[in-house]
Amino acid sequence: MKCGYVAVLGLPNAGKSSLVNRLVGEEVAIVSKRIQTTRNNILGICNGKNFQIVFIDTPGIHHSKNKLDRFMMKNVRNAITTADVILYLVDSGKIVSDEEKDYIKMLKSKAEKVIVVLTKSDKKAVADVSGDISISVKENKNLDKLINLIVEKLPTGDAIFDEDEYTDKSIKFLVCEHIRGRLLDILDNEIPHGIAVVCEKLEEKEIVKMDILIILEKERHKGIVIGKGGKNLKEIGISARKYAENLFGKKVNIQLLVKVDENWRNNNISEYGY
Ligand SMILES: Nc1nc2c(ncn2[C@@H]2O[C@H](COP(=O)(O)OP(=O)(O)OP(=O)(O)O)[C@@H](O)[C@H]2O)c(=O)[nH]1
Ligand SMILES: [Mg+2]
Repeated sequence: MKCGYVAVLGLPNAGKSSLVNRLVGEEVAIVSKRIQTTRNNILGICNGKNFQIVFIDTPGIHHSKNKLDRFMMKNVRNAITTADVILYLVDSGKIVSDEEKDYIKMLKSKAEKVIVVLTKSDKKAVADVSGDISISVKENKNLDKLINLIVEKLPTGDAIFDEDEYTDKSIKFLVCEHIRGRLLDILDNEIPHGIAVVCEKLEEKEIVKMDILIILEKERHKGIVIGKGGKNLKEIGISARKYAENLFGKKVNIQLLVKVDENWRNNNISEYGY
């Protein structure tokens, strides 16, 4: 059997998480139109007849401005070290900078294990780099071909994970990420990257009880997040409960709390799970 780790790298917004979710067939990572959505490496497992691909979805590569950024880039370096195969994703609808071209060259010169993937082929092509394959998650284009390219490069060995596993992340993590994803959706440009979501208490009996904390950087963000008459928080709570009930397979009660912690991205990242 062909098995191994496949790191999925690229700039923020290149389409990494969308691809991993599609090939895994589950939502293991949140997706948004914003940059720097993914913050941790997330494993997504794709089982086939004669293969097991363990994708490592990574944060988008960017210049670090704070501790959280540095944590994210450390995740990327770890993924590169672990990987048997590296997918480097380039958004075909975007102009490629010289810096990115140099990075791709450097990756390619290092190993045979790199596959350059042009993503979003449904968009007008602008990127002037040659890829090994061009795909569209939106239109389901060339995804089988990509799997074949990956499997060719994987080592032979035993499966790494049980067939019924599809991620390394806990339900707790997935629920918090779901909430962060919903916040990214509804908050638009008002509060970009300053949000963290952590589960402070999880009690699993006949009913699951979760106390979940939403951390913001500014006092004035509180009202925006909570919404008029608590509208946003209520909506997010309902969405999170449904999502969690599906994963736990039982009734879930979620208590959402909002807290301000200025500059947490430089001080307290470990408190919030980073
Ligand atoms: N048109 C088009 N849009 C896509 C496609 N794949 C992903 N997108 C969109 O691209 C945006 C970014 O997708 P993500 O999967 O979150 O990108 P990412 O590389 O994981 O981003 P970060 O986590 O921020 O690094 C989202 O709005 C997706 O819906 C595609 O095949 N076609
Ligand atoms: Mg992502």
